[in-house]
Amino acid sequence: MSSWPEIVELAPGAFHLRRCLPIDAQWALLRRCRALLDGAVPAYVPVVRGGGRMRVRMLCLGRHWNGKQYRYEPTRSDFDGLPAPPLPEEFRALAREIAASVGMSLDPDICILNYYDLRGQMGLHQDKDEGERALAAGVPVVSLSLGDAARFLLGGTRRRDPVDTVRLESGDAFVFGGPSRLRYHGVSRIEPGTAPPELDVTGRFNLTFRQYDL
Ligand SMILES: O=C(O)CCC(=O)C(=O)O
Repeated sequence: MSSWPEIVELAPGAFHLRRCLPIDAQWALLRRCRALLDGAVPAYVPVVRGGGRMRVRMLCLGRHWNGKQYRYEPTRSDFDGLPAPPLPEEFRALAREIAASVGMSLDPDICILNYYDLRGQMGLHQDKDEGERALAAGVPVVSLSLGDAARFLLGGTRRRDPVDTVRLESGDAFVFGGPSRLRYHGVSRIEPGTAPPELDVTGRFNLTFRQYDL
């Protein structure tokens, strides 16, 4: 990661790290993400409980998030039965380092990799399917963004709480843990044509790193 990200604490435990990844690191990570999304266990568009299709292509590494049952499992029993690919060690190390840079501890065993095309979105939700102990301890989620910028929504811990909009650009990280671990969040839209030209990419890749248990 860059030695000089600009770190803004938006609320206790919620940090926006601007320019966290230099462009060469973004490029290398993007290549890995593309290969994974179109690899032997490819990304897919989840259909969630209630029948709605998500507006992203998703691939879970380490453990699979079952969108019909809202739980993690080793294989994609809600889709094709394939095993979740392993979480690469260098991904884990990067997420750990980002968490540590804001004074938090994370030893991730899950990464949810999402690709948003220009119409991609994600509704307001809480990340609360990880283990009870990790949630209670406020073990953070680390999010990394690549490609086009996104309007990221950050609410409170109740659905009706007011929501702020944060512009997440390529190379930015966002960390939410401690008292912010269960904040509602989502993505209202992708801003077309805003990715760094060096990346030669359309749309947005987002990686969220999570730790299931302590
Ligand atoms: O794409 C993002 O910035 C947020 C992703 C997200 O909320 C999630 O994967 O749970």
